[in-house]
Amino acid sequence: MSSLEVGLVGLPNSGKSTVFNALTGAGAAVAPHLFSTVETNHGEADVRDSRLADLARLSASARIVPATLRVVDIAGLVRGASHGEGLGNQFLGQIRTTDAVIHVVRAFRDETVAHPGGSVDSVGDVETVELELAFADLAAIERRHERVAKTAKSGDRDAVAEAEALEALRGTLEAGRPARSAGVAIPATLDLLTAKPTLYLVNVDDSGNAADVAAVEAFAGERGAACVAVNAKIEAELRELPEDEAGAFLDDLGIESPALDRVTLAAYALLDLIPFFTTGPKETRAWTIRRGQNAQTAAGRIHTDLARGFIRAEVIEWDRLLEAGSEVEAKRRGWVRVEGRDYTVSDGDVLNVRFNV
Ligand SMILES: Nc1nc2c(ncn2[C@@H]2O[C@H](COP(=O)(O)OP(=O)(O)OP(=O)(O)O)[C@@H](O)[C@H]2O)c(=O)[nH]1
Ligand SMILES: [Mg+2]
Repeated sequence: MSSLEVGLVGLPNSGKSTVFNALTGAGAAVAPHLFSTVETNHGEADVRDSRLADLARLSASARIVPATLRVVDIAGLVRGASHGEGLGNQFLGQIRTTDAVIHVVRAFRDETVAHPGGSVDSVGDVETVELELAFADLAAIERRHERVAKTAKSGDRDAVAEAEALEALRGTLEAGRPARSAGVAIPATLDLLTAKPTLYLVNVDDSGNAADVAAVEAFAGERGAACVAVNAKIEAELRELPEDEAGAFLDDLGIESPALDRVTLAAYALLDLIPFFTTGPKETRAWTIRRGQNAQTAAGRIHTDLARGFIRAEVIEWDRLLEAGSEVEAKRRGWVRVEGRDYTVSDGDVLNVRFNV
């Protein structure tokens, strides 16, 4: 599994590129006029995890290697995008292959930043964008259906099943619900946008915009989706500061960690991903697996040789290791377990894989 990729969608001026910059530090153009993004931005975000620094201190590691998240920032979508309004629809192809979608919703009020609908209407704005995503999906389903229908007529069983699935998906989308709620297996080649796990990111100003946040939270809740509130502008500014100044800035604001940490963590939860760690003098590093995967699969994330020659894994929870103060002491206390290939790895496990070359 290569690093996870998320795509940003939302109205123009909702703050997608600001979120992109805050996540990646890539410095994409941000402007108060509609459609400032005309070329897709690609970047990489570190999945910040404070546990890494703790483990690195314990092991006196020379470096820390966090897990990463790839981020794709596209043009904004407006009402009618699917019929060629604005720019956004041409860009949707760029996020068809992403693992998840972050839907950026504007709550911040700022007279100097134009809103394509005239004024901020958080839930209405979400619905506008999702309608365009649904139209794009319907078009993809239509194209696929035309192809499959021919084969289905000849009685091919797989084609008949797929045609039925496509019809169910069409019905779901036409009823205004996302494809992920259709309850049918989605043909793998289809990459439907509304089938992707979605995180709603409400972009708030200093007031916190509590009413908008509550409304989008309720909307997301009905769809079994997650929602986080972030002041993207502050997060992007924070990203520009050297680390010591960033700390002071956070203290001033009375916040413990940047809100964007919650975005990457929420993306992990959305995709059922968990981190595990390795630590030593050379490096302390986070690796990513799907929840429920075993020690041998985890070993394979580090190196294929480790999965192939897997003998056993020595495992300890990160906080137990810190409590012991060293690996030697943890072993002396009997806190380091020896696990076989089928052991289900947990979030925060520190692994030491023993293997045959
Ligand atoms: N006041 C305020 N302004 C913000 C906030 N987030 C973004 N902006 C401003 O809103 C404008 C648009 O932000 P962008 O990040 O370029 O928006 P976008 O969604 O990428 O827009 P397009 O590329 O046109 O689709 C910029 O002037 C930002 O500085 C915020 O939280 N508060
Ligand atoms: Mg942009």
